[in-house]
Amino acid sequence: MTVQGKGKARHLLGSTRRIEILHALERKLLWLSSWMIHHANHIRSNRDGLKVGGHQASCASCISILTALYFDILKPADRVAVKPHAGPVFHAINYLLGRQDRAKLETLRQFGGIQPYPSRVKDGSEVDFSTGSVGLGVALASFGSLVQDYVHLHRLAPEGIPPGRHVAVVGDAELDEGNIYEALLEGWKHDIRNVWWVVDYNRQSLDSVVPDRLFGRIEGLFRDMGWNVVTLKYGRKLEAAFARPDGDQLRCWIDDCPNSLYAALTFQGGAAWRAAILAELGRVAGIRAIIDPLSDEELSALMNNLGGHDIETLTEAFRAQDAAGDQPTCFIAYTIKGMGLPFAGHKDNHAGLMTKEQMEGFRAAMKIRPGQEWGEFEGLDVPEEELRDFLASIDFAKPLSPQGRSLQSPKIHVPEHFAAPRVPAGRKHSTQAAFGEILAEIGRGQGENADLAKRIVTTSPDVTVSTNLGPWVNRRGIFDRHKKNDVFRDAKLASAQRWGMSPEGQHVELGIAEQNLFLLLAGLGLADRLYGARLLPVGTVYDPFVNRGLDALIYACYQDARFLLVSTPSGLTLAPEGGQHQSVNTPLIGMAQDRLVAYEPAHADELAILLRHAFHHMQQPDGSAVWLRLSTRGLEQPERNLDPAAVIAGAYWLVPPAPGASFALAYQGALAPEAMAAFTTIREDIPEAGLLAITSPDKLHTDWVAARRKARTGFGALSWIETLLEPLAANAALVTVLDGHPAAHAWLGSVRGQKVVPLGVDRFGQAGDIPDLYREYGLDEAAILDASAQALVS
Ligand SMILES: Cc1ncc(C[n+]2csc(CCOP(=O)(O)OP(=O)(O)O)c2C)c(N)n1
Ligand SMILES: [Mg+2]
Repeated sequence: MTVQGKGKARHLLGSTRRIEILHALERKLLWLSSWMIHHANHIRSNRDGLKVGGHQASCASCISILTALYFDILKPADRVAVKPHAGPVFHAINYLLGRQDRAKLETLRQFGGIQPYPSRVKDGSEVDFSTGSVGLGVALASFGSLVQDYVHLHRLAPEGIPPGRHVAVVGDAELDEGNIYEALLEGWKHDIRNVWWVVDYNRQSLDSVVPDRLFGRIEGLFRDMGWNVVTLKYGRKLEAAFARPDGDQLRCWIDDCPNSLYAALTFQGGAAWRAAILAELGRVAGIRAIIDPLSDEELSALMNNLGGHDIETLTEAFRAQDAAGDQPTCFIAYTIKGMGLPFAGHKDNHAGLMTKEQMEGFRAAMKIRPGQEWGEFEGLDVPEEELRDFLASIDFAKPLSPQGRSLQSPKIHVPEHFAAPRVPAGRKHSTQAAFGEILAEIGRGQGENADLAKRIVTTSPDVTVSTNLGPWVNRRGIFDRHKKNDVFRDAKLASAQRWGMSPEGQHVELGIAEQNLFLLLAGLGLADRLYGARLLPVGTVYDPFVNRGLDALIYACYQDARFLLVSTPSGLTLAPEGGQHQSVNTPLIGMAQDRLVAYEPAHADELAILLRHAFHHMQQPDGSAVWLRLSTRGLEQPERNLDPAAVIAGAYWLVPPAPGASFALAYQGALAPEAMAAFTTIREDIPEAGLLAITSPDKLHTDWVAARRKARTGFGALSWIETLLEPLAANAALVTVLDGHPAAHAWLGSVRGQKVVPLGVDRFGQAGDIPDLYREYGLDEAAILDASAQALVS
């Protein structure tokens, strides 16, 4: 046995005994994960008659992989993304490690209980990366590694927190998701290290058995991206059989066996295996010598002895790779979905649950006494004391920090005030330009900005220059693990961009893959909790392409990652670019997305307030990520003193209405000039009318809904939008306008029962100039006046 000879001798325990203990723990995890799901479906009372569900087969498939990782390989600083459907195994592991309560195990899929898929926010800090939307957790493990490199190379990591390995336990169907390959490519560019993806290769997804030989292709892709690939196809028993006379024919037979036949035979068991093997190899003496002495049960065990179920094969492969260095590695661990359960291998087993009768049989086989189902050591043939000692001795049992796995990092000072750029009278300025200028000013790192400048990290999917991050990047440099000069600069070729790369750089340049942007923002935005170093991430993207990365954006928010998203340019205002680039739905996304507060300033002074607010808000315990939707349309900049609180609260009266006014006009973003011009005309007829500047329908709506909720419990205070609309007459009319979908404002009529005519864009845009497009889509001054007349008469 070579286990202890390889690498460091981590435990004094003899290796044979160690394997026996790991086997016992595998057994326990198989039982506990199956039982948790069974309990949720059959034991706990179920009021609505809906199937509670759970994935016993998916759990069973990766029991040995997770046993080997957590109980033999992982160190405290390692970070893991566990495939979503193995959540119950993950919680059972924590239970054995004393990090999860027994009572909590009984709450799987229950209100307030353990989530079906591991969730950082809802399940607690033992979860490193939430998983659920397949493919994203896997990729985040890679981006996490990049963020960890960033933190360590910038010397921001706290004392005593070493860099860890990033491990993803991956369902094989996750590799059908395109984001996986986007992440592989980006990871290669950034030379990520120390990442393992361990594929639970059960050749089954949700619907069916996956096509044969798929992995031949996928393996090549990994190697092309500089990854090492370790295939764990067969376990020790099968390897021993192959080593016997004619054993190579058995290997060939299995290698050639189609995935679906292999799965079906697994389900059918020993007799079926015997018939199938002997039908082809029955005349081969060596094969008969291997097969004939085995009982059906023994033959089934032999044929199921795949690498991903063989703890010795797994631990040896992991240890060998551990010792070999930090090259990213994909382990392809062959497994059987439902291994050890009655529906092992059945193609329909993904959401299959053991029946009560099957569970009774399984209980007997696991030697679990009724009433002792949750016992940590029940039914195992290793003494409890020994198991406890073992669990206390493993590397992963040591706490990562006194606070556990979720680290802390102090807040970074944000100056009270960011100055808006000075714009000479008569000159126009856009919010996008102002954004670039304010950030560049912070990038000087002067005075009060010193700390802030060090912690900001920017990133963009190939739109760094066109979203105005260029001046910041020129000051702070591009991040790369290796120093690379800017060839154009060295050759003295004129360019406004200085693109030297170094480990000190503070901009991470990405290729055009928006999911990667949001996954990186997720990693950067969790750096305080994962790596103990608070970063203030800023990601820029064209507004319409938020949609391309949307699932990853939602995923980042679901984990409570804190970042600033700047999406620019946006809307029809991007006139010559045409309909694919003119975003319509993004204001609605901003409203609907939890843990992300969305703003759209019109003028540079509002932007300065909101940018400052963003860096503050993303650091607050009850804060969130922030989204600024900006524009390249230059507007005249008003001279005024704004109340920051009102801008942050989502709206303010640019021209307050007189009490009892019958009309108000509201605008958002780059349509300010059209609204202002129309308003001047309206005031001639309705002098008491008001003009409302909306900076965030999201914030207004959230606060309004929260206030209504509170009011129902009797503790209501008026929300900001109720306060703002209060001076208007009860039957007043409002016309609202934004360069986005009008539904973002349509709800305003419900606040006080007033009438709203919402203007906005509800069709694909098209190329044109602003006058043509605003006329076509009903956003110009004339359209606003028409809508106002309609609102006032009807
Ligand atoms: C993005 C996304 N699409 C669809 C699903 C629904 N879904 C859940 S699991 C699954 C298949 C999982 O197969 P695999 O990754 O091989 O997991 P295992 O076989 O280990 O259960 C699908 C399609 C999902 N969770 N996420
Ligand atoms: Mg699978």
